[in-house]
Amino acid sequence: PVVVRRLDYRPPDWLVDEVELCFWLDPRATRVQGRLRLRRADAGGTAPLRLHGGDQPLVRLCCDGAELASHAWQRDSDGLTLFGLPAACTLEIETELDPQANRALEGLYLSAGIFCTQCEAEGFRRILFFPDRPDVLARYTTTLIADERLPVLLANGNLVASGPLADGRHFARWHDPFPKPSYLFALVAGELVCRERPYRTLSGRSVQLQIYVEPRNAALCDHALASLERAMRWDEQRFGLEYDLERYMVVAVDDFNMGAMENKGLNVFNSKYVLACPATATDDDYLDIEGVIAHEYFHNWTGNRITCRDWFQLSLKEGLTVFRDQEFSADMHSAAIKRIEEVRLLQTQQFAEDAGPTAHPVRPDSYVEINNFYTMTVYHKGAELVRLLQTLLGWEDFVRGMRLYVERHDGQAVTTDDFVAAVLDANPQAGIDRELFSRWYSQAGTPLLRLSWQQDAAAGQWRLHCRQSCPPTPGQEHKQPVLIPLRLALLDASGRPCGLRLAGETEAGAPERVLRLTAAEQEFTFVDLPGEVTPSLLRGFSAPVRLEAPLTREQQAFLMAHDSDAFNRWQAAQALLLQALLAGLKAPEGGAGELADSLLLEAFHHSLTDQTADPALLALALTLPTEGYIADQLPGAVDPARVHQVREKLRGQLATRLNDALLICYRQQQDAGPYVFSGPALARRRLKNLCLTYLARSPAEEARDLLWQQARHSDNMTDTAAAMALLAETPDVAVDELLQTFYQRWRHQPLVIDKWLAWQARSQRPDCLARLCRLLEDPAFSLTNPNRVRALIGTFCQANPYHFHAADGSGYRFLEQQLCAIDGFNPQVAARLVLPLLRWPRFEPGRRVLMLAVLQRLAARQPLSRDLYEMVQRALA
Ligand code: B3K
Ligand code: ZN
Repeated sequence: PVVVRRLDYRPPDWLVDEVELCFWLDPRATRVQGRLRLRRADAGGTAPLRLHGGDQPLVRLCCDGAELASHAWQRDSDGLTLFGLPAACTLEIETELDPQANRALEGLYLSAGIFCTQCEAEGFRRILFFPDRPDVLARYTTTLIADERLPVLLANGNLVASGPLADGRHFARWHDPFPKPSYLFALVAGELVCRERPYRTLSGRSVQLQIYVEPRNAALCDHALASLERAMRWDEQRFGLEYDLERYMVVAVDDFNMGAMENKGLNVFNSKYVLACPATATDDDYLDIEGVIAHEYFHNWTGNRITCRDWFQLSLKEGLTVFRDQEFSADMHSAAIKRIEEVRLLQTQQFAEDAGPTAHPVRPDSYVEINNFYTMTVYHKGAELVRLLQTLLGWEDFVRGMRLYVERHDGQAVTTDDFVAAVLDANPQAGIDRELFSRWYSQAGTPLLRLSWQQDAAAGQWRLHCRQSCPPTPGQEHKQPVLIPLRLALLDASGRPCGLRLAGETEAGAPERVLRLTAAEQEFTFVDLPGEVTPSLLRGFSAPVRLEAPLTREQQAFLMAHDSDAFNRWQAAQALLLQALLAGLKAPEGGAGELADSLLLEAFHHSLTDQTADPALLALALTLPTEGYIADQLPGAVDPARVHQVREKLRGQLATRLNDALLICYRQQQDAGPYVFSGPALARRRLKNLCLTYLARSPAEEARDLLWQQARHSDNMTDTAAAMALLAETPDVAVDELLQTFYQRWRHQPLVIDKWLAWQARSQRPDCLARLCRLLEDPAFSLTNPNRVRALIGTFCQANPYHFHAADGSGYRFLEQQLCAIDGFNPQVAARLVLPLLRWPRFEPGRRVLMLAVLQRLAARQPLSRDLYEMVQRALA
């Protein structure tokens, strides 16, 4: 397989101005005709024309109306090369596709009878021979022809013509006036219903918002539609960005490799991120739908109007758009909660990626298969880097930077450097060193920030010592310092932030400051302090670093109770829990005695009985770190069974010792009325269901009753799912019956069945894997549907470390078998599923050997997709 390198980038030799496409849709034989108006980028150039292509047949190839002679072109495994073309010409290309056979879900395929496309990153070439690279921008006109079994025909842009044809078929023609890269092309055809509402933009243009779904799902679109409207309004208000076409269409399909796709004017969505009603979707589903709808909408500017020069720049659109959707969600709900959830995702998943064999910079330097680079690093660390700019500049100045970026680059394909340059050029006053900042994009790995301090309370002084470093990552031995904004406050004995004045400054200081760390070591001395202080560091997680600071357990408990920064209250609570767990893991017998000391119990008790705190925040604070995260914090080799045992032990101890407070808190948060999706109601459900995760381990009868009561009688999926997941953790015949009843009720609703599959995949019961193997044969399961695969196999391998890492290797072999089956038809899904195996170096020798053996067998397989090959090679390198 070929390695593509960032530094090999060359601008295109040929440009495409206009593309006319015509599709005669048929499940087994769809004819595609393309007419490309081409010209040389440099009129004097001589380079041949390179068109990428898949393995579809080439039916016809004409230049300016005449068939091309056989010596004028050459076909190879990745496409066509054409020689001796005039400097400007029209090329006609015809091909034929078999959408029904396409189970890779890339290019043109069928999902439950609906024709749809997925072209990012390199799927367009599977539809038509084309310069399939993001820096070739063209205007598209698309005609779809089909019979009456496909009444709805959609493509990008505005509808320009439609009607019946003489042969009984019908057609629709769409024109997209905005030049775009081929990865944003889309078409959809099928029997769909449309839920719509009009929208008026800030400047007064009217837009039709439309959601297309299968008729049986017609009643499940309200939340998605309302979310879309809110996202559009928000982008106008925050960034002055308006929508630009006559309509905005979203189509929901059941078979989709990822969450959704931002095709210009015609988003295609995984139905998971569109369909919702209280009986089938949880609060988290509702939030995810809102977030993904917003994300794809925001791409219209950050991604579509301004796109990527090449795929190494992926974070230009993804990091920025994730940042935008995060800010949107923060404004719609609680900013503190949103921030904590983002950071939790970053700390558990992106940090793990950065520490493993697939670590790569936000702007990677090379790839074999670009689809492998849609990663936590590119998306979520990328979003953190945009956030760093906002933190350094303040949000108004950051918005000014965004405006310059849009003004400067609208209609272009650019780089992450261009983005940083625009934001900084708009803010020369900020004095930010561009080179220094850009290292964040080019260096992989999570920086480690070690802070220490000396306090001279009598003199009112506090001296902070900062050291930053970054561990080596594959291909990058040595790292240089980066620009770290360190947001901090110093709290007095009552928890109030003191005025912060640095030695040498004359003005009275603000209660919170952002220090700029620019070198490997730095010191700051704060003066005029009223006495003893407790530092609140890296507030709001002001930079994506690992923080090491010598805070005592008493100080953590103080911060948990008093810090005015909600994020740091959460972080302190998590630190206390983690310390208890790590102490248990260090003790020879897994900590034979109590893991929860009085300090932890009191802090928990205080939180559970605190009537003034936000229940959602408490729920997050009191959630035990995941087994995966705990394992990542261990200095040596990991024994997943012990991690599981110690975590369960702490959970049980907290449940027993706090039983009464948990019960009271549970009852207080219980809703009297029916389900509503609102901030306060959601927060109450979260705390109530957090209490339930402990109560499920309580020996008290009453706790058990509550759990069953909720599983059987709740009126909404949030509460049902919370209780069912807990019941399914352990073996019990009554639970089996309940699961069976649930299945009978919901087996025709695939999104609900995914939850049912996931509970069983997460279970601790000894026969978990045997049951999963039987579920693979269940009619409700299908190996070709990515949602089902992720619910069953993905959940088992990622969220059930106890069984996945079974000491006999049965979990690994299970994954191996599924990978071998799936890689044959859907490499993208296979390359995602393999991730947990790639972390083999972290484990104790027994598991390590077993994991390695699986990887080696996979590496030797023939055929092996490029996607899976690259992942396995990186793990074995
Ligand atoms: N841009 C798409 C992801 C495409 C993934 C291709 N393997 C969705 C998104 O990030 O909005
Ligand atoms: Zn995106």
